[in-house]
Amino acid sequence: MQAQSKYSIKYYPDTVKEFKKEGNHFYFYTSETILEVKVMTDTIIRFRYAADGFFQDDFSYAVSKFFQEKIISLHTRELEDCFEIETRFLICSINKSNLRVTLFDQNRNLILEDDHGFHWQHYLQKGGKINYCSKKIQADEKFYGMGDKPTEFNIRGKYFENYGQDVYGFQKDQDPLYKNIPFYMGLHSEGKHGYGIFFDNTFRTIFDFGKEQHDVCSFWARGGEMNYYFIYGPSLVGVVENYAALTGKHELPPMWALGYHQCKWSYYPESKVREIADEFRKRKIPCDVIYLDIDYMDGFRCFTWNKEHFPNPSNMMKELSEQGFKTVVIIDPGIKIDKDYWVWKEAIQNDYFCKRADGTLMEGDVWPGKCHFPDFTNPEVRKWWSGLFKELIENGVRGVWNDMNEPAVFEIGTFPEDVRHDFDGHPSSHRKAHNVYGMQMARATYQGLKKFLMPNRPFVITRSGYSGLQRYSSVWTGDNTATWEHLWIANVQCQRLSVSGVSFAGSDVGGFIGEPDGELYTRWIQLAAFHTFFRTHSAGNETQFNQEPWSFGSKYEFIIKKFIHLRYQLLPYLYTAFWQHSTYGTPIIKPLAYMDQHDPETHHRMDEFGYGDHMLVVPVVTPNTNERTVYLPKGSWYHLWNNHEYKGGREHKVTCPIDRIPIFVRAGAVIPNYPKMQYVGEIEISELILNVYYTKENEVLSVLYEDAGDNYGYRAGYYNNHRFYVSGNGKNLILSHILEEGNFETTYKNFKVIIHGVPFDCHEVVIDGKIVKLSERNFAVGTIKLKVDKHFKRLILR
Ligand code: MIG
Repeated sequence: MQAQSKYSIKYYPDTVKEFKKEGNHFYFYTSETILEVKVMTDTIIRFRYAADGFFQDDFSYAVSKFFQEKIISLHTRELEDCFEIETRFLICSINKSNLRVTLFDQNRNLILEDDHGFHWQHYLQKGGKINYCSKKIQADEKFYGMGDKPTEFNIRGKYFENYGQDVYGFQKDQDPLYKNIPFYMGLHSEGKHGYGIFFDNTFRTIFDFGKEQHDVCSFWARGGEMNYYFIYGPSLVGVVENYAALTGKHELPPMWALGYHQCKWSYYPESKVREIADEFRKRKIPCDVIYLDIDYMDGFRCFTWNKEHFPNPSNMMKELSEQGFKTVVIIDPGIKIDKDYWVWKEAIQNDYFCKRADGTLMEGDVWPGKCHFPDFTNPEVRKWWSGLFKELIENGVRGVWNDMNEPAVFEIGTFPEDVRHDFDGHPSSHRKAHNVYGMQMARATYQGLKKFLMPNRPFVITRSGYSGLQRYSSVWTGDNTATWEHLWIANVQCQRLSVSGVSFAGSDVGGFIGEPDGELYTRWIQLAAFHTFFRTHSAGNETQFNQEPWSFGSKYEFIIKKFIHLRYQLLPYLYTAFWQHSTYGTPIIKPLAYMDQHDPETHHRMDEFGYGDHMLVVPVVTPNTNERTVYLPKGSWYHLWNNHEYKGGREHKVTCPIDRIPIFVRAGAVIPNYPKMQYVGEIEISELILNVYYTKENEVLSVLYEDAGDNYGYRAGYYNNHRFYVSGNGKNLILSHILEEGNFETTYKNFKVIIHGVPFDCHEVVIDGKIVKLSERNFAVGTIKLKVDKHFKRLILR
């Protein structure tokens, strides 16, 4: 059967007939296939293939409009068997006889080599092509990244697909989940070479990290083009930062969004919401945000209020805000089909809903019953959607939570593939738009919030998304379960999301489905206190079950409160890490391999993770655990709870009774702390605490960023950027302070410097040349406390 064989054949490019260079674009023509190589920066190269000679429109939802091409040097040469393109850091060779690509560093060390490289196949069932790319795997290579995959951190040997779905009660290793992030990293040669591949294709994408053939990694898509970016590091953090340069970063959130959030499906009526708020304040458990899930709406109609349960929302939100609470509400994409409902009417009149291939409206059941769904890939629809938030925000809403945007439809799962989308002027089927639908909803929400909340900063959460979603939103990991295994999953998912460009991420603390016991809930709080998005959420509506910090008895409440306090005390440190992310794209939490990739011991670890520049967190994800092993990266570390010093580069046994998880601070670090507070902005900071950890090394650098914590004053220069350097020689300690830029007027006048781990007997400090004798009151359990003017430049302890 001739036809059938044609469809099962894989086609490979043949010899290069012609080569053309246009600026930083290079074209390689074979008899049918064209390869376009575009050098974007000295470390990012884009590869794009037209299987039969025709490129599609070049359009991407992922690539940030702020991305800047920047090439320092670029050379090409033609050799006997290949072409070579050379940038400042890379040599890219294209084989003349088969179009295969090989990448080397400047010293001709191999980084990445095509196996078959690009090839393609007819897509028998649906038409079009399946475009493949296959690469060789190096002997010791590990793979990381890929968004929210709930599996071991190193994904070598595994296989994944991206086609997000609503996965209520998902399981370990289930795939796909909600998010679609076709970006992975490889690390090989004992950690010398870290690189990334971002496959910018929104169709269902598939990745095989050596499952089918142990030494071949391949990725393909059921439609669209082979269009990928090779992103060099060689450091893994550098790869993430370069990926963030390409696809964008989270904007600095309002600081309150880094506080603790309390959520449930659902807190209603109003009296219940107030009761929860009062309870937090009465028990003095810090909390900044309270959530309204779908029951605040009138019959689940988006942008309406159930007036029976919430007779006066603006008054309620005003009074909550007087107590220091921000209100965040949920929103769904499904718009109830209802002739008397203004949102539906507007959308119908303007033709904003998605249609099937035959021109009828896409109809599906979700919470409100029969619904139509806005086409968020249409810029006009996004603009309209943005505008719908005006009233919610005028009433006092401060953040919006985007749910069900995979999109989820009851019974059928998601939209049928024939549904049509505008795709920003490149009309497409749902096969192409599915993976970006949620991200475009989050984008429209973000743009509305940005506009109406001005001068305040927007806060958006989304369940689904595609690469680049971080420009608009934070994420949560969806409908998890109250089990120990899910606590393990939350740990690995947040690390994976962080290195996949999504630093602002968290899980439903305690588990969404089911009921945690006090121990599990407490361990979850202890982990999530170090996740950027820190929210308890549960599906308590079906039971009378409560999941608040006080729901498990006073013994647990006490510990939970301690960890929420710790979260708030560390806010200036977390906020600084966030600023580093939004400026450089640096991941806020870092898997161990991203802390020291040259130490092979870190390559497969996921139990511990780095938090900001100088802390290491070791969650406890098993029951009845009083002791566990941790691996500390090289260097010297202090145990946060007792200041014991530990040597890194090896494992240690540490205790972890229920009231603590092991947390370590790097020797030489300066960790800023706030005093205790109930919510962001509750108190005027009269003194900033600087925890300084002794080091025998030279000049350990710590950064502190501060601004108003909301609004955009920082863009007009109202921020401070401090650098601290700590060094010691065994007999003294030197702390230098440089205020690099500083137009922000802080409320505090001085630092409270607390020096930990001083190994020598000291008698005096010299602050900017002035000698101060130490008195008894400076000494407290092995630490030294000093009040120091905030403008100090140099402090010597001896
Ligand atoms: O079909 O709005 O993941 O966080 O509480 C369930 C109700 C719909 C799913 C979300 C969950 C939310 C719930 N939603």
